[in-house]
Amino acid sequence: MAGIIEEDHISMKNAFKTNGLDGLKQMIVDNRDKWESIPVRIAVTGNSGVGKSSFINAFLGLKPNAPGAAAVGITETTMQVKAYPHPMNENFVLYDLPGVGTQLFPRESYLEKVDFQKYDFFVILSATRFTENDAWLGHKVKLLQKKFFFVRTKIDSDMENEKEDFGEDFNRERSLSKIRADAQDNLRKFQEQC
Ligand SMILES: Nc1nc2c(ncn2[C@@H]2O[C@H](COP(=O)(O)OP(=O)(O)OP(=O)(O)O)[C@@H](O)[C@H]2O)c(=O)[nH]1
Ligand SMILES: [Mg+2]
Repeated sequence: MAGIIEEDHISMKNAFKTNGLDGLKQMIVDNRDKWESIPVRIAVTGNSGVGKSSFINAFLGLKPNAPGAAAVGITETTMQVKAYPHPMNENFVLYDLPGVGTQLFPRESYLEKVDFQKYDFFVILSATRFTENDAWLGHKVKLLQKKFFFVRTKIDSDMENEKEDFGEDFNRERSLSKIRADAQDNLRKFQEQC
């Protein structure tokens, strides 16, 4: 059966043999929901100020000044790792990390300070420009043989800047495509270097 591992295939057969169609149905439902009971630790990382804490608040549906929201600010804000379990499933935990490459969190000690290897998955946030730190973080995730999503933030201010810079010639779709193409290009180069 395509998409079903041998082990599941055997369990499904056994469930059917023992409890008929109801048994099989129950097994499928249990399997469908089992991901919910597996803890997933997701690190939100990137340069300082790119919007990591804001991203977590947005993800959890919290306003920045709401109780329990991650602190956000216009200066270096997050100074220690903090866990944010999702209200609908406490096994799904987002970790707000300090920004990499500041005086307090230089690259040399970053991985150790944030316990980088303990996460299952990473979200690398980046604003305005693809930086050396973005590539460095991606590389470190790859070394752990884990995966990351790359998220470009502050698109709203980019669009405002473009409007101001180009006035009548401003074209939102064109500007967005440019940002997308730049991110893809940088990620491709990064893949080639790894
Ligand atoms: N315009 C705009 N501002 C944003 C966005 N995301 C975050 N900000 C602002 O950027 C500033 C920094 O946001 P934070 O969420 O504190 O950034 P951070 O990456 O957690 O920063 P550190 O904890 O210092 O590493 C705040 O003033 C936010 O309001 C965005 O998508 N658009
Ligand atoms: Mg922060």
